[in-house]
Amino acid sequence: MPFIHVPKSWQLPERVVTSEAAFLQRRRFLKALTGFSIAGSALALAGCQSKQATGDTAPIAGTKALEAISNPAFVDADRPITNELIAATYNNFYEFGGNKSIWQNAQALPTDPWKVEVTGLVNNPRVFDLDDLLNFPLEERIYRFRCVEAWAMVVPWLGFPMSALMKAVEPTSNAKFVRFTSYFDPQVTKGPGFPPVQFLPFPYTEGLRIEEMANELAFFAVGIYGHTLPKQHGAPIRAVLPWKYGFKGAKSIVKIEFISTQPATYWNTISPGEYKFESNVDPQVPHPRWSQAKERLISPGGQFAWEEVPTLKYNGYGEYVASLYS
Ligand SMILES: Nc1nc2c(c(=O)[nH]1)N[C@H]1C(S)=C(S)[C@@H](COP(=O)(O)O)O[C@H]1N2
Ligand SMILES: [Mo]
Repeated sequence: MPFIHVPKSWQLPERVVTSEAAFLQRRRFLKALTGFSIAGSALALAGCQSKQATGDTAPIAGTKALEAISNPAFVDADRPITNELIAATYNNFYEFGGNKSIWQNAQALPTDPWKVEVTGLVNNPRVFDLDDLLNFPLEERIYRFRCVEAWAMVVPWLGFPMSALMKAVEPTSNAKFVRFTSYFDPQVTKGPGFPPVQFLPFPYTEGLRIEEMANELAFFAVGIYGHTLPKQHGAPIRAVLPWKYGFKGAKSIVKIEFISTQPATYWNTISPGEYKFESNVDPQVPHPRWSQAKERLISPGGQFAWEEVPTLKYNGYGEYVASLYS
């Protein structure tokens, strides 16, 4: 059997305070089991973890365990997985502030109930609620993640391919682009403070060509590290496009529209010379204010630290996506 089951025990509370090395060892072990039926053995493994002093898990409080199959194509990102609590406390979410420390502000986001309206050039327009989203067959994919600001992480997402949603709504042949719109309510998402929120092009929008959306890599995440998304990561659903810079992946999506022309997007509207619509990761194309040749891999050893590594074209995912750009 090609898939292994990620057991519920994967997110035992102590998992989040397990040292990264132990966590990775366990992942490798799970990986080594691919091809076997491991219904009981993975559960037993959880008991083998060394228990460590309790850490502060407040940044992921309120999340719920999710079950998913591990997609064998994405079990190894060639780099260590970023420590969960570091990923959960170093975020970009301009609706909640202009720096990386927005995780507490983001707790104001109301995520239940939630509706995602899928509309435009589709045969089956539909409004998905939270249960509908969680009812897609969920898989885990460990992806490299690269922000345009030249920092990088490695994150185990849970979710479903965008192609699964396309199948459900059936875009028509006139649909050439898709636009994602994030949640916005100026009473809640107060923006970075300066400039004042009313001067910024909120709601946050992003977009793709339809062929990019249909690519195997394009993913909707409803979870991370074995549980639902904490709000600061864009709960309850956000886009993940690992060959593009992180800003292409809109968080907390409320609307998905299939359209015939290229949509305006948040960062491209603010600074078109710096944030292109396509924005594939490319070491050869510098940002006007900095080089993209290298990136700072966050917390390779589990503590908050950097390691400089070379940037890879398409973030290393060329085998999947290069043909989209030839
Ligand atoms: N709605 C919305 N989506 C967003 C952003 C944002 O500010 N608002 N920031 C983007 C940027 S620049 C990055 S790098 C990633 C960060 O995702 P993370 O905080 O979950 O790591 O989210 C992207 N999606
Ligand atoms: Mo980013």
